[in-house]
Order: sequence, then structure tokens, then C-alpha cells
Amino acid sequence: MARLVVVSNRVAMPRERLSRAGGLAVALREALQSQGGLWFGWSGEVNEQATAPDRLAPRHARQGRVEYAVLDLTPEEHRQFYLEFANATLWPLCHYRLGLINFNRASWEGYLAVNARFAEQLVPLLRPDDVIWIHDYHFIPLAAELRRRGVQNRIGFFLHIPFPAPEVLAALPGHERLVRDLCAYDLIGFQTIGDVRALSEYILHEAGGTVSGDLDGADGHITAYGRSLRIGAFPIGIDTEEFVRMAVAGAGSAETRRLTESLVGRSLVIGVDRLDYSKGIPQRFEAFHHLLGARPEHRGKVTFMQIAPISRGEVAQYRKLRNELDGLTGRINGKFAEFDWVPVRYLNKAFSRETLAGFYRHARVGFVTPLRDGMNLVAKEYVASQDPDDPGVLVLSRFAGAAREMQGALIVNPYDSEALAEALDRALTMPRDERRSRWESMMAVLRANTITHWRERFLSQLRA
Ligand code: ADQ
Repeated sequence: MARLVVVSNRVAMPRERLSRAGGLAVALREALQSQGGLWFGWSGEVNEQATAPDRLAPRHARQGRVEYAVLDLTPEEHRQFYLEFANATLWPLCHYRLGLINFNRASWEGYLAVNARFAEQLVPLLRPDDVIWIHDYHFIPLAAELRRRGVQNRIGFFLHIPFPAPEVLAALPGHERLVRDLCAYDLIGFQTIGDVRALSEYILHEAGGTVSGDLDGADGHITAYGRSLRIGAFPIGIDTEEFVRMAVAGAGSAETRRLTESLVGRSLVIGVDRLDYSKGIPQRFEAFHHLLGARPEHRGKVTFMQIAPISRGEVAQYRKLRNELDGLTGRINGKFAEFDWVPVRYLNKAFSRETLAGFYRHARVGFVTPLRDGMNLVAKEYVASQDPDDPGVLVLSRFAGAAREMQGALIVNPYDSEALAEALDRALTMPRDERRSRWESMMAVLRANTITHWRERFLSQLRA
């Protein structure tokens, strides 16, 4: 079988512990191991000494059948490509937050230049029959840069975050170039049919291209800019059985026991996210505030625990969110806490996946309220971690990609804090039979669409 080449912004190097790296890294590494391959991307390092990018050669490692090649960024590349264009322009754009976009031409040029440099340094490592799989918004132009350098291999792209509607995308100066470059791929995979439709609309109405085939069946065809390619929805999954196993093990861990003891019989509502404004965390806090105000019977009986490690701390919008949440925590606890009960526990730290699984299993409610999310794996992990006999309830935003599959959840509008509070009340008082039947329907989906299925579906489509 032809070699697989994976390109992603962060590469999980051989020595990195995968318990921290997460399900996606494990799935990609498995695919590379089984057929042999190369994993290429940013090392995660900024080389302070390097001012000229062309002097930064890739660093190589090898483990089993997998080769790794990673590149450092110069301080300027890191700022323009990563902090500014990827995370302060594309990220808010794709999450429908036009008001948060920070666009400047220098960072756009920097983004294109890093993609060109990565292409330049990847080309000599490629073999003619390699199948190339590029991940996420950092590398949209990479295939086009490879094509400019004569690469004719199959190249697939998977976007982990939402693809915005054309009216939103058109707010980005340079959107034409971005979509034209996107069409250099042979297959584009999105999380949901909504994202597929958004690109199709753009192709039809902005690019003057054509769209045909079965969009719902993940077999769409587009022609535009002199190229023809396939598009489809490939909703990402989790390693469901591994989560079931971890949740059982995690539930018996010292941490989960300490958590359970500290709750002294109170119900737990849990939120777990990177600290990101797309996740709707302030709305969640407001909803809990509403619940305690409108439903006094829950006071002293429910604890809300939000786990949110700091992410992208160098970007201004993220610092602002942090201040907002610090304020909300203080306000809610100041108003409702008793000498023996604190309503909100807010933690800026990460936990191992096993500990999280144990916490999820103990939580009566999984509270997942993003304002926009490509998929949201926490929602799936929460469901997989439940005790089949006495499962908790998932309260899930309609704007998470996961809402299309997790129909057994209480689906909510995260902008409506009062409705969120009502959903929390309903979840906290839901009879066991209803919890079970909802959980079983979601678990069936998680067993049918694991992360391994996702990877294999995408790769077989790319090879076909
Ligand atoms: P993210 O925005 O990072 O991913 P998500 O899908 O929720 O969002 O994945 C987060 C992962 O990190 C989960 O596996 C979760 O368990 C883990 N995690 C979160 N908080 C943690 C904590 N405090 N400690 C330890 N682990 C934690 C992007 C897109 C999503 C899409 C994924 C995968 O934004 O929409 O689902 O990629 O495609």
C-alpha cells in the first residue's frame, strides 16, 4: 500500500505521551504505523535565533514505520501565521464571530509565506505514490503550494472547525484566493453536511463553479477554477470502547473518589473545554446563575464544575474571556454560596483523559454549550463515559457539529440563558428510564462511528 503522509499543525512526536495528545493523535499515529508513513508539521517551537526562515531545516525522528519531520517557526512567522492569521482571523471567522476578527495584510502574507515554506520543505521528502492528508485551517493553501511545485499526488484535506456561510466568508479580504487554493485538493472533508453546503453555496454563487453528486451521502463533486474535486461530511468520532474502559477505571481512581467525597451527595454538572470564546462558557455560567435564581430547590443540591485550561493565552480575545469568567465565578459564588457549599468550581487546568472520563461518569449532567463548534468531542466523550444503568444527561448546543448525531441529548440554543437553565432543570430531574433510552440511542451512534471508522472512511474515499 502507498505510504501515508499526514500534515498537521502540531505533530505528536514519538516521545510525547499520547494520553495527553488525545484521540486524534492516536488515530493518526495508528494509521501511519499500519501502512508506514511520514508525519510533517510544526514542532510547536519558536526559534528565537532564527530570523531567516530558509535557514530552518526540518528535524527528523523515526519510530517503527513512522518518520517524523518537524519545523520550527521564526518569531515573526509565529506571530503572523499562528497567533494572528490562524487564530485571530480564521478562527473567529469560521466560528461566525466577525466582531472579533483582526485582519491585517502582513499577517495574511505571513500565513501564505509559511504555507509556501512548508511546501518547499515537504516536497523533497515526498515519493510519487504517497497519499497526502492535510489537517485544518492552518494549512488551507498547502496543497496549492505543493501543486505549484509540481506535486501530482492525491491530496486530501480535513477541516476540523466549521466552514462559514458565504456571506460570512466574504468578509475576509482574500477569500477568493483562499477558496481557489482549497480547490487544489482532491478531496475535502468537513465535520457536517452544514459545512459541505456552505462551501457548495460559495462554489455556486461566488466562484461560478458547479456542484453535483450526493452531498448528503458524502459523495459530492465540485468543479471550479479549472479543477474538479470531491467533498463530503466525515463527522469525527472518538475511541468509544477505550472511553468506556477509561471511565470504569477512572471512576475508581483516587481523584474521582476525592471528587465524589467532596460533593457529599450533591449532583454534579460538568463543563470541560479549552478556554475559548467559541465554547459559550460565559453563557453556561449565566444559565447556572439563572437556575439558582429561578429554582431555589437546586440551591445547595447542585455543583457546577467547569474545567477550562488556558489556551492561546497570547491572543487578546482569550485574555478578555478569562477576566470575564473570573468575574462571573466571583459573582455567582458571592451571591449563592453557603458556608458548606460553593456553587461553581472553576479550574484552569488540564487532566489526563482517564481522570476526565471518571469525572464525566460521576456527573449527572454534561453541559456543552458552544456558540459554534466543528464537532465537539467532549460531548461524545461524556456520553461514552456514562454508567449504562444510571446514565447522566447531555445538554448540547444546536451549534455543535455533534448535535446532528447526538439526538438523544437535550438540544439547546446557547444564546438563550433562560432556556439553558430550563434544560438544566429538566436534566437534573429526568427519570431514569428516559435517561437510559436517550443514552442508548446516542451510544449506538458512538459505537457505529468511532474515530477509526472516521479515518478509514476518509482515507478510502481519498484513495478511491
Ligand atoms: P477543540 O476545539 O479543541 O477541537 P474538542 O472537540 O472539544 O475541541 O476537543 C477537545 C479535546 O481536548 C477533547 O478530547 C477533550 O477531552 C480534551 N480536553 C478539553 N479540555 C480538557 C482538559 N481540561 N483536560 C484535558 N483534556 C481536555 C477542534 C474543533 C472541534 C473538533 C475537534 C476534533 O474545534 O470542533 O471536535 O477539533 O475534530
